[in-house]
Amino acid sequence: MSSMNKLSATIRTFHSSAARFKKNVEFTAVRYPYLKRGNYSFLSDRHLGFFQSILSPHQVLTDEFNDLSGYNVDWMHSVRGSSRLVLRPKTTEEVGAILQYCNAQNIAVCPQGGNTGLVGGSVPVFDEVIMSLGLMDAVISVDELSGIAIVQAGCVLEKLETILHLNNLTLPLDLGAKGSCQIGGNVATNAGGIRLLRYGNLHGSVLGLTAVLANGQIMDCLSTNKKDNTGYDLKQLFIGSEGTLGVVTQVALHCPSKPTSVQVGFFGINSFDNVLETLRLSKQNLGEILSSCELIDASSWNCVTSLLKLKSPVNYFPFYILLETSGSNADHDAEKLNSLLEMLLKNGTIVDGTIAVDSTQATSLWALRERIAEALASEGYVYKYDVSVPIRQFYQLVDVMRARLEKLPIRCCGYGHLGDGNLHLNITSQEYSSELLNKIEPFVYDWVSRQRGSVSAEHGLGLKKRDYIEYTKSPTSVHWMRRMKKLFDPNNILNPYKIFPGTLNE
Ligand code: FAD
Ligand code: 2HG
Ligand code: ZN
Repeated sequence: MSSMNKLSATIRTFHSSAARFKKNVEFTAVRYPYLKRGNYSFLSDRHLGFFQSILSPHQVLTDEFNDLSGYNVDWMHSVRGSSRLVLRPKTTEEVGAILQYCNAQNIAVCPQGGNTGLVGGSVPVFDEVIMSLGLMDAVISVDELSGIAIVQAGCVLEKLETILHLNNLTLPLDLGAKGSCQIGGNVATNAGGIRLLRYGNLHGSVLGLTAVLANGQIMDCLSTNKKDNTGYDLKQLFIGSEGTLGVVTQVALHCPSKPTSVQVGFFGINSFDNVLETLRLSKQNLGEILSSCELIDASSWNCVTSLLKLKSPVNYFPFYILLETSGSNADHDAEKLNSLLEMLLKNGTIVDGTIAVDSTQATSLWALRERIAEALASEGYVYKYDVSVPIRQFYQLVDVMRARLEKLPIRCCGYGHLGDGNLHLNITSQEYSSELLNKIEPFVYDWVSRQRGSVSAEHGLGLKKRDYIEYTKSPTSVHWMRRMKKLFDPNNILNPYKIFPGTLNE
C-alpha cells in the first residue's frame, strides 16, 4: 500500500481543457453525403436586419466579422457545420422573440451550450443559426436551507459549483467538462458523470425549468417544489431532449449539502472478476458515503499517463478502480474506507493502492480518470461509444472489439462509470477511417442490443448515434417520440437532423 491517510474535504477544480488541437475538420455535409439539407430558408439580409433590431451588436456574430469555427466545430473535432450566424440572447424573452421569428420564417436553429457534447448534437449540420446560451449565465438565487438553486441555463457548471460551495451546498452532478459545459446543456443532455451513483440523474435533481418552445412560447415549469403531482410532469420532456423540443433558459436544481469529508482511493487490480468483487464490497461496506466508483483499464491508463505525462502512484495493472467517499464525519469515513482497504488487500481482491492525503493528491488521482477523454483526443480520431450494459458484462465488449478489430486501430480501450453500469468504449486511429467505422458499427450496437443495454448511456444521440436509436428503444417508443417532436415543433426548426434517423421534414 503506497499510503493510507485520510483526506480532508476537497474541492476538485479539475476541468476540461477542451482538446483544441489544430486539425482540419471536414464539413459534416461532405463526410456524410447521405445527409440532405432540409427545406429551410437561407439566411438573408432581411433576417439579419431583424435579429440586429432586437439584439445588441455583441449578441449577433456573423461570419463576415467573426471567426465562427469555435461554434461550428465540436469538442472532438469530428463534425463541422457551416453556420454563418450566432445569436447570443441574454433573457428568456429574447430567446422567445428569436424562436418566434425563426419559426415564422422557417429558419433552422441549433441551440448550443458549452459545446462539450460528444455526439455531434451541439453544432449545426448545415447552416442552421446557432443560438448560444453563454450570455445567460446568472445564478439567480441559492438557498442553503432548502438546497435549491435557480440558475440561468448558460451558467458554466464550475462557476455554479463555486457559488454553491460558498453556501455549503454542492452540485448533484460532476463531469470532466465542468469548466466549459453549462447547466442548460447538462439538462438538455441529461448528463450523468461521476456522482450519479450517489445523487441519481437530473430527472430527479431538476425541480423545475423554463423552456422556450419552437414557436417562441415560454413554458414556465420553474417549480421549486420537491413534490408536485399535479398532472403530467412536462419539465421531464426537456431533460435529455438535446435541444429538439425547446430551449432551456432557467433551471431550478436541488443541491445536496456540501460534504465536509471527501476521500479518494486508487487501486490496482489483477482481473475483472476482482473489479466486480471490489465494487460489491465497496457498496456493502461504504454504504451511504460511497460517491464514485470508476473503472480505468490498462490501455486508458497508459494513454493518460504517457500522452499527458500524468504520474500514477500505482504501477501497471490490467485494471484500476478510483473510489470516492463523501460524508460529514472524517473519522467515521476514514475508518470505513481503511477497514474496507484492509479487507480488500488481505483477501487479495486488490493488489496495490493509495489513498490521497490531501486535496492536491485527490485532484491528481481524479485527473488519471477525468483526463482520459482529452488524452485519447490527442491521439487522433476517436470513435466513442457510451453504452449501458449489465454489470457482469461490463468489460466483455472491449475484449470482443479488440478481437474483431485486431491491428486496425491504434487503441481500443474501456473505462467509465462502473458503479452505474456505464462503459466508455473508445477506439482511436490516426485519421477518420470509414473502413474502421464500418467494422465497428453497427456491430457494436447489435452487441449492446443483445445484452438489452443502451446505445447511449449519458451522452445522448445527437447526430452520430441517431441512426441506432431503435437498437435499444422499441419502435413504438420511437414512434411516440416522433409524435411528440411533431407536436412541439411542427416545422422541425429546433436542432433538425438530430436524435431521429432521416429528416423529419421530408
Ligand atoms: P452542448 O455540448 O453545447 O450541447 C449538447 C446538446 O444539448 C446539444 O444537442 C444542444 O443542442 C443541446 N443544448 C445545449 N444547451 C441547451 C439549452 N440551453 N437548451 C436546449 N438545448 C440545449 N457527459 C456526461 O454525461 N458525463 C460525463 O462524465 C461527461 N464527461 C465529459 C468529459 C469531457 C472532457 C467532455 C469534453 C465531455 C463530457 N461529457 C460528459 C459530455 C458533455 O460534457 C455533456 O453532454 C454536457 O452535458 C454538455 O453540455 P454543454 O453545455 O457543453 O452542451
Ligand atoms: C467521461 O466519463 C466522459 O469521462 C467522456 O463521459 C467519456 O470519452 C468518453 O468516452
Ligand atoms: Zn462519462
